[in-house]
Amino acid sequence: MSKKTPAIAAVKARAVITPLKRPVRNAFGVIDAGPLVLIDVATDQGVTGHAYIFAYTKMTLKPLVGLIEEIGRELTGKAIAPCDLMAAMDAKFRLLGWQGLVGMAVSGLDMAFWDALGQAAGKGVVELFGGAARPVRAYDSYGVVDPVADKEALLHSLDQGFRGIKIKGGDGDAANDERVVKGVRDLIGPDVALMIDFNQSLDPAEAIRRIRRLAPYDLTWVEEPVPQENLSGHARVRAASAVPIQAGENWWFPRGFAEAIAVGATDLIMPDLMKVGGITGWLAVAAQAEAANIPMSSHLFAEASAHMLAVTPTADWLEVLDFAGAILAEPIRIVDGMLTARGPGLGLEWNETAVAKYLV
Ligand code: SMN
Ligand code: MG
Repeated sequence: MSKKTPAIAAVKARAVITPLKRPVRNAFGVIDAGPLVLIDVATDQGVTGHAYIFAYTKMTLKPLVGLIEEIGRELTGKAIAPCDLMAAMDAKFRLLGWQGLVGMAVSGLDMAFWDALGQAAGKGVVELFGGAARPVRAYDSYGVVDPVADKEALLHSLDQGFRGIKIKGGDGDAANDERVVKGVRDLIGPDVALMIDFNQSLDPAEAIRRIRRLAPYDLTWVEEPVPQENLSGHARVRAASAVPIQAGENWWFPRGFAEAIAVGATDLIMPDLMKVGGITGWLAVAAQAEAANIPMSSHLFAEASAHMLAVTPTADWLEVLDFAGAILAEPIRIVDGMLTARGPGLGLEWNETAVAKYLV
């Protein structure tokens, strides 16, 4: 006889603002702290599922806490069968749609559900899907950098074993992008992967012009050159670009990826666990990526992504941009530029002293 599936006893959400190792400047502004919502799903079997989501700004913290707890009340008493719960929520929110706070809340809850299942089974989430924890190659993700002022930090990333560096573009003109890319390439040498992220800041014609100028510096990808909704624009840039296009952190749930893939919007995809529908959504997108032969990377959420990339057939790069380290009992540890998933569950345990300190 198998053990009974745990059921949801109570859902609690808390807002924190964490300190960052370094600010993340992008084409639109600067993120200088980590506004996070911590989710705890208490079960009837003693274990509590944990997950966190990233609210982008402190203005969305309170609404997200309310939404998560409200949806949690609706689901209380139900068995933690994440596929069934996702189907139920998909029906509940079909007319409203996934984009925005609702999709973030549901994705966060889904991650916490899978974490609870892993804990209840005494296994890492990666093992629930028939995989095993293994080192996944990671890149160190920066905001806007200056090759001179940020030299120490960039070289420290290489010392940590990172074999890939991502920087931001689009905060200045094309000449500035080239100066920075050339400077960073000179600093890190020819063998370290270099990616640039425009965070949706260009129009297709300007993106094509800038990518042409940057192509000689051997970029591994150009990320979100144009607004995320502009799928045909992505496809147009891609067709004209010698550098692979990367996108996906702002595409919502598996249906969003199906549309993007159908129009050939991108060479590479990088779903964000908080916008793709959590672990359940990730699995559906990983299957699409495998079928379409598209390398798949992660966006933020390194702890959970390390589990999922290990069972993603076309796994490519894991992003390291650590918003949660300050409130985790065991922050991620990069070894030789790789991250290995930790269990049980997703391996997320709060450092309650730190949580109390950063609580909003
Ligand atoms: C990004 C998005 C949100 C927060 C920080 C950074 C960025 C990335 O687009 O790809 O890391
Ligand atoms: Mg990005």
